[in-house]
Amino acid sequence: MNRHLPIQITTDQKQQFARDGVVCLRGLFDDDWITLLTAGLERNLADPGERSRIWDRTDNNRTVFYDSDNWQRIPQYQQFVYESPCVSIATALLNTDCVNFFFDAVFVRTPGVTFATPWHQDEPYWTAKGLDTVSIWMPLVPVSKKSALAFVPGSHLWPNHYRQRNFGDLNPDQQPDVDTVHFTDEWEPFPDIDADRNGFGVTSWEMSPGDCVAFNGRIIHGGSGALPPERDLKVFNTQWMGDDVRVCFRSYGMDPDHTQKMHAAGLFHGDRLDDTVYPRLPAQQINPIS
Ligand SMILES: O=C(O)CCC(=O)C(=O)O
Repeated sequence: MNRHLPIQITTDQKQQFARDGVVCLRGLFDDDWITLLTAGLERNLADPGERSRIWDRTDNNRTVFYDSDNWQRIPQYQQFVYESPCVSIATALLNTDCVNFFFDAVFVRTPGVTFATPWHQDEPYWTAKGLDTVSIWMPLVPVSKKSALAFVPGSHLWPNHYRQRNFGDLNPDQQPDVDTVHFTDEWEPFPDIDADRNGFGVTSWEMSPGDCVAFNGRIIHGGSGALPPERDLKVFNTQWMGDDVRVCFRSYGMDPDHTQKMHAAGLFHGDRLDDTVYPRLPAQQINPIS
């Protein structure tokens, strides 16, 4: 299992992340990590967490399964958080020495799912606020460009405050107590990205297990559907927080809502994420041969 980056993050990649808010990084996780996370995901599917739910279910029982924040109870996820090259990726892209791990998320589509994740930005939903964030989205199976998560490059720097979708509505099984957000009319209407995908520069990549896209929590992203009948999609995603990130309790709701978890840890609005529930991890030394 490679704990260190097999190759360094280049200056070009760092500049691309800062400018576009997203960069595709190839071959940074070896097969052992993919095997470990796949085993963790099997365990997760067999024993879903409190935040889990089905986002979409069709008549022929094609489903999109979502879950989040299971790293403390699924040992494979926990090992990945502490030991994988993710910390090195996040610290390199954020140009810092340490990052806090925020939470994990999984997105599992059965073969042939066409449901596309609605366009959105992540950070306005979070119980945290800041620009210095990296999410690392890793497919555990091959995914074509058309079926992979897509991005609007540069949108993480736009000053607009858009009214976002309530993901709590994605709940065909009517599961109770799901997190909801209700952006008020003070927020601007969300741009119609699909009406002008070329104009917005929509970008995605064909990816293999071991590749990841690293993206800023404020970038507009969505898609990740359109699977052919024989292909499924299993994705593991981790969120990493840098220097300017502070706890933020939002009046319109949060998803995933960490209010209880933060209060239990003694965290208040404006605090830095602390180390007890959001491990603060230092950049590993780059050692390309270990
Ligand atoms: O993979 C997906 O369908 C959604 C991913 C996503 O929106 C995210 O990781 O923030």
